[in-house]
Amino acid sequence: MQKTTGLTNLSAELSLIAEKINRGERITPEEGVLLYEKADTGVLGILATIVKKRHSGDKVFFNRNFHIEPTNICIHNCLFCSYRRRINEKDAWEYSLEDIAGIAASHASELVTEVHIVGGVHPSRDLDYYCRLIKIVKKELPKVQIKAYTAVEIDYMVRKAGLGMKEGLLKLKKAGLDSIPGGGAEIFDEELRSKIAPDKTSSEKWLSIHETAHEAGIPTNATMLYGHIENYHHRIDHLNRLRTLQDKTMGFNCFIPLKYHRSGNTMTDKPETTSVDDMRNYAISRIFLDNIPHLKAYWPMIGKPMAELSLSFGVDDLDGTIEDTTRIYSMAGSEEQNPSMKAEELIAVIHKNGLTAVERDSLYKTLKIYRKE
Ligand code: V47
Ligand code: SF4
Repeated sequence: MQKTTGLTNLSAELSLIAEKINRGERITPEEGVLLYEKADTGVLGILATIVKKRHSGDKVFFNRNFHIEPTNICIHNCLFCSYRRRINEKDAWEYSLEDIAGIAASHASELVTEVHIVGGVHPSRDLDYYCRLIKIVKKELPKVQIKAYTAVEIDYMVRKAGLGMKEGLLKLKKAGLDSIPGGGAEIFDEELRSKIAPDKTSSEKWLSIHETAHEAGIPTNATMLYGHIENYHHRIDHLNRLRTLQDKTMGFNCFIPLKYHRSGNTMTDKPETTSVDDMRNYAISRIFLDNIPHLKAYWPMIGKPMAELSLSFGVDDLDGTIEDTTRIYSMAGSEEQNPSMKAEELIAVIHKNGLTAVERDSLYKTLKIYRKE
């Protein structure tokens, strides 16, 4: 009988995982970790593309959006955050509702369909203020969908109002909230979370806020901050908690991996992840999260060339057109300091890769299909 070497055992194990993925079967957390540790990067790209095609064929989605960040004043102390300031500290900002109306109005002539509103957890803002903010934006831009407030901001405003979570979320929905972005998830492992985001909404609470939102008919996104002090087991644990909740509610629209940027904060001396790590992470996220329809690359974070490459690693959604005014990443040293990409440029990148560009609304309804001529 032929003696098997460690190497052939490994490749046999990886082949079995690849066959499972090819057949459309779910992989286990242990298999997910093995993919992170041992799988060939090219093979991961091929497998992630198989899964991506099952969800969205040759389509790549984008939407026309802009950001409003009402304030960077925040009560929390996340170690990875380069953006948070205290009241009266240098570089702190807080817009009045009039300022926000002005920002919204300045986008009235554009073809935007979504505004993404997130900021710090300001100690003197409350649920009524955040409802008024939504109403003011809706008044200026009645057709634009509002994706607003992370679970961390919502946790604070609803607790402060003394309401139950469902009640608070329904108030926001009534004011005009269409969906909830994926921020604040960071990394779910409790030990790590207590180190990097010591006083923030717990993982359990983050997941329960998203679950309640789904029950209230508000779709949400999910993120994972990676490339800091976590290991592959922590990443898979994070993905697994999302997959489990999605099995229950099917309320997540998309998953967005967020690469940790270290400039302006003191969390770790570790170098940032390589682009190869980033592509592997997209691919494994796509493969593991078999029940979340979309995988988004937020290009201001990784830069345009890597966002293009991510289309070969399972990504089917590119975020960011018009003027991307978020300062969360530019203040942390991200690739794009003044990110701006016209829809035409995005469409050209998608076509260049032999794919079909689909303009979507905030809830992934198709608005227009752009085929390559
Ligand atoms: O929760 C903060 C992250 C998130 C850093 O839902 C950092 O469509 C890297 O969630 N390095 C907020 N990341 C942004 C966010 C998001 C972005 C794009 C689209 C969507 C969506 C959501 O930004 C925070 C945190 O995880 N973040 N600091 C940093 N130094
Ligand atoms: Fe505040 Fe968000 Fe920064 Fe944490 S990441 S300190 S919650 S602004």
